[in-house]
Amino acid sequence: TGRRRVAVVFGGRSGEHTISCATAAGVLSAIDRERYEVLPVGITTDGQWLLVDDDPAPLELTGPEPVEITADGLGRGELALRPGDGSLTALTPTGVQVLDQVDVVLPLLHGPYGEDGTIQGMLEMLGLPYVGCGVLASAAGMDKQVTKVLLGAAGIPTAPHVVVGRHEWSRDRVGILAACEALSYPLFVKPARAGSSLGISRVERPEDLEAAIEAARAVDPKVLVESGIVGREIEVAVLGGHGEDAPRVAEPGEIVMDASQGAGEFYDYETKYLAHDAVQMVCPARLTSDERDRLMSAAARAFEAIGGEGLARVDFFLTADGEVLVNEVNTMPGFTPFSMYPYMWEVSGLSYTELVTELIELALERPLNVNR
Ligand code: G1L
Repeated sequence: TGRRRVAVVFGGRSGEHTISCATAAGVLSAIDRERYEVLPVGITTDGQWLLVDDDPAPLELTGPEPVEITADGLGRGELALRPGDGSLTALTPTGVQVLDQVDVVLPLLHGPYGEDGTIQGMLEMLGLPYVGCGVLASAAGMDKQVTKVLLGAAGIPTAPHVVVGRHEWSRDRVGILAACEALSYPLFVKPARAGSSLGISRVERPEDLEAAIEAARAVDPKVLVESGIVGREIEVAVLGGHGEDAPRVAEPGEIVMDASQGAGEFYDYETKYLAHDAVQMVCPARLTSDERDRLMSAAARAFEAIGGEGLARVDFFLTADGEVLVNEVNTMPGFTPFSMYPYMWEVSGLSYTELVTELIELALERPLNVNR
């Protein structure tokens, strides 16, 4: 039945453009070419869709200059997606060329904050199957407050917190600050929707709280103030089933930070992408079999609670007295061949190439929302 055609979509308007390109380089290098024919689609920082060369080299994170897709750089022609039949049209320098239909899209993208789930919605409208979570779970996973509501309703604990609503803050600032005093310091102040750790701060003293909330509000008018949790950071990879199939869960991994190597107070953007020596991924994490069971079961339940499909990485705190709290459900986890999510599957017996195949096959088996 021939090879399936996979459009790998990457770049985009978000602050993670370069990371997305590096991720695409990993996928283009590893994807099983006997099964799949690949169409690499780059999105420029101003939102233009371009057909680019099927070559990972220029997308890799190597030099000090961030990689950026541009029409006169990597671009090989402007693209249009045609609704209905899912075909791609390329406007190349030599004219209009209608490319074949696409069977499935692999969206390696973060929408700008507050807009996640948008590419998934666009693909639903085009009638194109895609890898990963659908509209609702993508949008929910992006919003830390919505995530808490869904997990709370499913009986899955998260850190104690106060929500600072847009309007509430101007109406009852004193009341909100008083409510925060019931939390335990240090506090973590976070924009509800943010891709990176922009706008997040750690607050040690009550007199610094107001400024931290203002800083977070500059990123998203909805803010979360959380009790800092003292505990180990454990991450669990989930690979989604659908229909009757339960999600699969990999061996839990641990993020171990080495402060002497310059790791910050929390796992921030800089630590994650720049100070590689300062963070260690340990998988399997050293856990008792009871802790392992509880973490893996909570990860599967959290995945179901947000309506996950395809994949998600569920991040936990494991406290000294054995309590398991969900910190975040990430529907678009780091996905380079060196990232935690693929690494945990590697340890669990699924190679990076096999993982990409598995995700694409799950997407092809799944009916689109419009059809269910
Ligand atoms: F398509 C998947 F598999 F669902 C998927 C989509 C996006 C996996 C991982 C990611 N991650 C990213 O796109 C990113 C970490 C590069 C964010 Cl910009």
